[in-house]
Amino acid sequence: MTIAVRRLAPSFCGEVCGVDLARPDDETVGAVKAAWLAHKVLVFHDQLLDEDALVAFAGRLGEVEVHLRQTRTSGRREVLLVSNKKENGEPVGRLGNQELNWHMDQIFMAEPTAGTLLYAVEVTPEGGDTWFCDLGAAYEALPPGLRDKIDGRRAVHSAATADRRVGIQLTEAQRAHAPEVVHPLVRTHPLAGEKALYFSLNHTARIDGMSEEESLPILEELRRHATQPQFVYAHHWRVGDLVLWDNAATMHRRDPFPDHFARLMRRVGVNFPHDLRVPF
Ligand SMILES: O=C(O)CCC(=O)C(=O)O
Ligand SMILES: [Fe+2]
Repeated sequence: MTIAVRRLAPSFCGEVCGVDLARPDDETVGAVKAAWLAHKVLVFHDQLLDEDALVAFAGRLGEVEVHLRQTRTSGRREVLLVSNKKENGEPVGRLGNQELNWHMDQIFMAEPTAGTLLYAVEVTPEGGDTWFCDLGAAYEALPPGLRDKIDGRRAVHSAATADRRVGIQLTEAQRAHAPEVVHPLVRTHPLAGEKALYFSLNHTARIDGMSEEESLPILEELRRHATQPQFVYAHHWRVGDLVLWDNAATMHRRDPFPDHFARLMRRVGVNFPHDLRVPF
């Protein structure tokens, strides 16, 4: 089976039409997986996915994870709510309405999440767009001087670094599960074989063997290079959109939005089979 995919950005991102993710047969799942690998980010519209259906679909793509920051006491534990909504004065989800800087999900784990699914339940008329950049195309187009600075290097990441940089608090127990980890700064994709930059502005503490002061200008130079318009797609959400992205080959960020609009997304993370998890 093939599925129709329309390219949304020069090097990556595909919009898929005519697929019902609540009831996909094996052939459709196979075609979606192949398209995901080829396009790195897939956008589906008009999906009707309750939490069970979202987790069930995610489970067809990989091993479903429970997020380190999960705080829910009801609903599916695999589903992280990303929202600015409050109930009885308490946030129903995470990440509020603020801008989120360019980052990669879970890079601070020893075995980082391979893919993220984000499903739009309530969206805002203004702001809240989610931007993606293609770190494979960006690596390919690196100016030689910058490539020389990073080839063969590794980088150190931690959740505590993100806390410090963006003011998100982890509990001590969560922190204990996420110590500093070291991954290659250029990652070879475990399935596609393509090399890509592998860092996250929020979580990358430093380049291994350098101080934070020496590292940050290089990371910022990489970020500036990788987020040039030719490597970027910005998604403006509609209710029922599901976006699926590859954390081994892309970074993302989010625009802020006015807090008087309610935004609610359901997020699920999936991982590769065990032998393909560790970045190399
Ligand atoms: O709210 C968004 O659009 C993106 C959220 C995000 O980056 C995340 O959940 O990892
Ligand atoms: Fe994210």
